[in-house]
Amino acid sequence: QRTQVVIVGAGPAGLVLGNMLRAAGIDCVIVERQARAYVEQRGRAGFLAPASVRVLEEHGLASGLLAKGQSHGTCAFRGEHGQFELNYGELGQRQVLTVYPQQFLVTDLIAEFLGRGGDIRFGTTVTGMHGIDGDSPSVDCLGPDEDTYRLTGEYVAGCDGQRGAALRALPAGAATSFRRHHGVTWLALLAQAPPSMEAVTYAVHERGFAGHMARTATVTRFYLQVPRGEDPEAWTDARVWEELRTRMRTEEFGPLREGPILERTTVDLNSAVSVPMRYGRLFLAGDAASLISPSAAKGANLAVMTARTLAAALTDALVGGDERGLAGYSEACLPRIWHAQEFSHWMINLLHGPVGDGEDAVFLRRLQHARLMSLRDMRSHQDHFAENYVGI
Ligand code: FAS
Repeated sequence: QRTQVVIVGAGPAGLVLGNMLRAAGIDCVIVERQARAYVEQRGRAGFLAPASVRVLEEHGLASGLLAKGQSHGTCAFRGEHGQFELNYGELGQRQVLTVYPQQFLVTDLIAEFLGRGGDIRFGTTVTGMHGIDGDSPSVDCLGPDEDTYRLTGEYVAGCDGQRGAALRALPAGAATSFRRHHGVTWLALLAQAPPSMEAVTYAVHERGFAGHMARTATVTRFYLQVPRGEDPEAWTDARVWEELRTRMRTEEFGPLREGPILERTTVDLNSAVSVPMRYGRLFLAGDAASLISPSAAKGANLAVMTARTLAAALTDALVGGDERGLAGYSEACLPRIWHAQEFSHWMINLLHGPVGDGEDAVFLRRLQHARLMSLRDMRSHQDHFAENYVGI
């Protein structure tokens, strides 16, 4: 079977790319190993940067988020210092984030892609790639009925994350993978409970970090820093709420709105950047190109940014015969990826002091406290924070 572009993965990166290629009249097939129902309910990211909203709006992909997305402009930092809030919509470039759960965006993008005559093969796993350094790359597909077939294109876009087929298809030495384990693990929770605060609230505590982020009017995302390798199932609802009350200092700042925990999963805060983001006619976008920790709400936004850049480059090549965009794809994306990685790393160090009372840990927690006080007291630091927090 032939198409012009084979896209592996129906997450934000693959779906934004597919929609933009369809709008340019380019034939493409998205291959997604999960069922449609699964990807449309998978709760992950929740915040879209202004640049992402603008890109989606420019390409007719923002009707859902413009109708249901909520502007968000305040974050709060709790700790032994008490609490301070930053109204980041009044700082830096005076921009705000849009709260729009990723599964809503994915649902919108799938409907739009199919509406544009797109072809998505759900329940189909790409098991291998061939000829990616030639001019007719192909992927092996294993369909939902165990049917196998090969899909050939002029280009392949690997939008299948860090554990997908694209990264596995890269020959040894084809790309350098810059990686970092930040030494922090989060228990990522979705609670059937309305948000307890307007603000995204980051709680710094000697027992570890806790975070509160609205997702919808009835579901809230919480994070708890836990030891690496922790079993999420060991965290009963009762234990989760007791720990959140402690770290969120509810005796001092008021109760949390509690409810059943709908989802509990652990996320090791890791980063990875593939340089270059291509090999031959295989191009990487989204998490496949750059994994970033959720600490600064950048992953889904980088997925939109890289997908948009790749869509423009592929359109220039396939419609205009101009391959300069493809040749410069990595260079166009990497500076913004590294900038986001640096801010995410800074946020990790702001929010997580080492646990324990060794000399080194105590000293580093004092540095962390000084960072927080600098953010509380210095307007220039607040402006810098706001620009990075909403920027891509
Ligand atoms: P995705 O992982 O979304 O999509 C890749 C797709 O490829 C998947 O659907 C997968 O099934 C498919 N696939 C993989 N291998 C395949 C194969 N061999 N064949 C066919 N299909 C294959 N980011 C934020 O910005 N803010 C947040 O608050 C945030 N919170 C997060 C919380 C959690 C628990 C997790 C896990 C992630 C979070 N992220 C957050 C990051 C996340 O949103 C990613 O950055 C985003 O999904 C990246 O989009 P894609 O690159 O499209 O990859």
